[in-house]
Formats: sequence, structure tokens, C-alpha cells
Amino acid sequence: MKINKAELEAVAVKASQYPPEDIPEIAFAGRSNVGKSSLLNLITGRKALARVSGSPGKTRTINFYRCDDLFRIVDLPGYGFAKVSRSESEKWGAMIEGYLENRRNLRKVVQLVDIRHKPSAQDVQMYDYLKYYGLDGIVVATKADKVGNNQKAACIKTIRQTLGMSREDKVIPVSALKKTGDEELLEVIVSLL
Ligand SMILES: Nc1nc2c(ncn2[C@@H]2O[C@H](COP(=O)(O)OP(=O)(O)OP(=O)(O)O)[C@@H](O)[C@H]2O)c(=O)[nH]1
Ligand SMILES: [Mg+2]
Repeated sequence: MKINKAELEAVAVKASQYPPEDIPEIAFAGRSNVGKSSLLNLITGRKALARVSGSPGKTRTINFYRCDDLFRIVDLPGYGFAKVSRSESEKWGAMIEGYLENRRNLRKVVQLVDIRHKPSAQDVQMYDYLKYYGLDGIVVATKADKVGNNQKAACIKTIRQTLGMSREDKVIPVSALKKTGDEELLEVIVSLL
């Protein structure tokens, strides 16, 4: 499967700004700078659909991307960004939770973690939260180009263990740089729709 047409449909900080719940949605969650927006560009085949930045905290709104009038990918603001004030980070948390807890057409949340690092306490907290709402099960290990092939299996094992994933759950290594892993992820997404 390939996405032929993708467009930014809505930018929201509150529920009244969300698009209608007419088509299913898949959301991307993860730490700031982990590569959510880059992944979105990779799987839509659009180089600059979502803004990518070397400095964390780029995406600060909930961005809804309509894909082939079939489903939406929802790019969530990154968490764990040290340079924002506590009150601002609480506001983002509430914004993300407000979306995740009330969105009836949300099918799954793809959680992104950097393949090189053991998931942080906040990643674990996020994954537990997704489990509670039945939105867990798909993890993307980003920046897969940064580790050698012989290290990959060990990195994925650490991710599985730290997040407490079940055997049937998936970890998909992806590289936005090398353009790998996107087809496997798209297949999984399509199977959820
Ligand atoms: N080497 C490598 N770098 C990547 C990859 N994906 C993203 N990056 C880099 O990581 C940085 C952050 O990427 P973004 O896609 O903006 O990350 P984000 O998760 O959307 O960040 P926020 O919007 O701040 O939450 C950028 O400098 C990207 O170029 C990848 O697969 N490989
Ligand atoms: Mg982003």
C-alpha cells in the first residue's frame, strides 16, 4: 500500500478544533525530537508535509493529516521537552490526554522510541497509559540508521522489556533517513483500519 494524497486538515489545541470523527485515526506519540514528524513525511512520501527540526519542541499542536480520504495520521506534540516551563508542559499533557481519552475514531497510537536508547520513565508511563486505554501494541524504533545490523536485535529487546510489551506486540525499526521500515508500518496501519 502507498499513500497517494496527504494533506494537513486541521491544527488543534482543543477539541472544538478537531475535524469530524468521520474516518479512523492513528496517532503518533513520543518524546520530543524522536522523529514523529519525520516518520509522517516518510510514510506519506511527502518531504515537507510536517515540519522537522533539530531542536526539540517543534510540534506544539495536534496536527491532523488526511490520507487518501481513508484515514488520518495525527501528529501529537512531543513530551519530555526540558526547555518548557512546568505549566506549559502540563498544558501539553492535558492537551494530549484530552485527545487520547475522548476520540472515538482513534484506532491505535503508534509509540515512537529512539532505537539507541532505553525507553525513558516517561516513555514507560506513556505506554502504560496507552495499555490502560487499549491503544498500545505498536512501537516504532526510530533512527534505525544509527545502529549497526548486529546491534539491532539487542536494542529491540531492551525496548520490549523496558516497555513491558507482550509477545504479539510489534516493534518496527524505521529510518526516515534511509527510508526503511515504512512499508511494514503502513501494512500494520492498514490492518487496523
Ligand atoms: N539519523 C536520523 N535522524 C532522524 C531520523 N528521523 C528524524 N531524525 C532527525 O531527528 C530530529 C527530530 O525529528 P522530528 O521529526 O522533527 O522529531 P519530532 O518527534 O517530530 O519532534 P517534536 O516535533 O519536537 O516533538 C531531526 O533533526 C531529524 O532530522 C532518522 O530516521 N534518522
Ligand atoms: Mg514534530
